[in-house]
Amino acid sequence: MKTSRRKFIQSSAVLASMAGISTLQAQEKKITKPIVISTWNFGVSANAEAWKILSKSGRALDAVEAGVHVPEADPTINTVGYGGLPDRDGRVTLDACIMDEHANIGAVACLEYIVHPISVARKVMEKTPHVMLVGDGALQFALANGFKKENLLTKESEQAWKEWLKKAEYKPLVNIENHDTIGMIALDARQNLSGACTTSGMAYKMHGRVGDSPIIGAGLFVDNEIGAATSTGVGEEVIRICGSHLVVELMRQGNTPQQACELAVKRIVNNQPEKSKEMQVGFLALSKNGELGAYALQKGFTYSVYSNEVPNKIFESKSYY
Ligand code: SD4
Repeated sequence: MKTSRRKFIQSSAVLASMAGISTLQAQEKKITKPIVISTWNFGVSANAEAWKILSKSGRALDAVEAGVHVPEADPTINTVGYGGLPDRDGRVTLDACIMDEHANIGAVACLEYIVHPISVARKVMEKTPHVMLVGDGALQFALANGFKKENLLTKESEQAWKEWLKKAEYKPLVNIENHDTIGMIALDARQNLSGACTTSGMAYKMHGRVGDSPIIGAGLFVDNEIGAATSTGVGEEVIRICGSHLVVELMRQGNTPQQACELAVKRIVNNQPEKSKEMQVGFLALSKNGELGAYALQKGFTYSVYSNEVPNKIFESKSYY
């Protein structure tokens, strides 16, 4: 297990250099609005979609929703939306949440059969007195609001699940093929922040398991006075520290986004020193002034940035280990 993980990390480092992944330079850390940032390499195509809205002075909320639609609909991405790896019973269950500049929030968890859970989350936010719908209730709500019921389990994901069933061991991998949950944060031309987070969750989880991604304060948090944060990795550990809310509150106390992400990761290490060596958690943060931060437990966490100064580039975050 250790050797294959090391090999994987080495090969992803090679791939990263081939893809032109760099470390954020000082001059790139302070970026003018609008800006969109998102987790992992697949953030590049998602950011490009969000940028179409941001560059025309559109609203950050619309940008993040449109942006994360890209990986949600992509069957080759097996960690988000259509094509996501199923739970241990072979069911693809999706988690998503969205938050705008007015602290409006919406979320769905354990939602099946709908390609764009982020848009269902937005409908929960805009059309109901609630902030989160789960399971069958979320599906019924989606269908009643015009979403189509579709099979989300691709042949490839079904094959991978059948392979997994042979041993049926639940062991989350670090940095699944360099894409995982997509968390996206945008700061628009009016200097308003919004965020979206969407995932198929940990592959082969127990049916009904919900991670950090749809939990406001864990997988995503936006405070339009201060900044916003999002997370990826083992959701249980992010929930344990109310991760994204913690990052934003640390920024409120005067820490830079980078310092805030580092402090949050260190809190996970302090909670679980041994466990933290074997798993991945990454945080990505953006301040109201366009300052960025990113930090992860393990090497290999990448994120994508699109602004006027940084036309859609991938960066590798620093890590604790
Ligand atoms: C979860 N945080 O469900 C998500 C999935 C993820 O690396 O990002 N996995 O826990």
